[in-house]
Amino acid sequence: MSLFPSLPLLFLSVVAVSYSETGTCEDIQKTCPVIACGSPGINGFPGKDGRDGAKGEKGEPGQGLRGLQGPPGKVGPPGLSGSPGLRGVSGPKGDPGTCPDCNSNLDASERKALRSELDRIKKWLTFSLGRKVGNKIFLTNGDKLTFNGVKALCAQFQASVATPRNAKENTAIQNLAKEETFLGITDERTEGQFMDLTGRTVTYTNWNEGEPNNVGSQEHCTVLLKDGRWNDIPCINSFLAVCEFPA
Ligand SMILES: [Ca+2]
Ligand SMILES: [Ca+2]
Repeated sequence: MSLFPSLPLLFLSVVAVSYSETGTCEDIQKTCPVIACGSPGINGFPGKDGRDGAKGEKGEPGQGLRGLQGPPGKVGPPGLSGSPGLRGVSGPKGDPGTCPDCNSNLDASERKALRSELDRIKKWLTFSLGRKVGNKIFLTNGDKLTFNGVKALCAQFQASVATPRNAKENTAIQNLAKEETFLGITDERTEGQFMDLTGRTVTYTNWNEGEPNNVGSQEHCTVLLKDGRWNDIPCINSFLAVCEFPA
């Protein structure tokens, strides 16, 4: 048996054993199939830093120590008022009050004497100062005032401005005043519709001829003339104040 046919096989076996350890010799064998691969070289220097990667997701909260609590903040503005509460339960009925000025303690004879004295004073006032007609007494203090002034004056005495409801009352005011005097009759609310101070349209009138004529569209009050007839005049004029009281 000859040794020469076995040499190439031996040579290839050596080459196969050498490159089976590296696994990278195949590329070299393609360019130089007869050169055996050597031992691996020394590692090269590190390459340059690569580019920054994409931003990662937000991490979990840290586990560090919690800081100290700060001082209290400023007091805020007051809030809106709340709605009213429910009405409380009514309390017990109180004791009867006392009234030193009341005459409830007067007996029948004393009340009769008081009434008599009051009637006497009314008669004295009527005789000396005023005129009584039916259940009315007309009085004047001699002041000359605007219509609003007359209304205020009479109201001070729980009276109203003289308002004749018939010819008798009209004459009584005329005889008392003896000059032009305001009556409690106006058309301030509705032009041409004369009413008393309670808002009722008057049924008795005694207008002078050609009156009421609302001169200058400013005549909304009524004055009693010396002859007893009526004229509409401006309310801002001043005339005698006559009030009427219940008799
Ligand atoms: Ca008028
Ligand atoms: Ca007039």
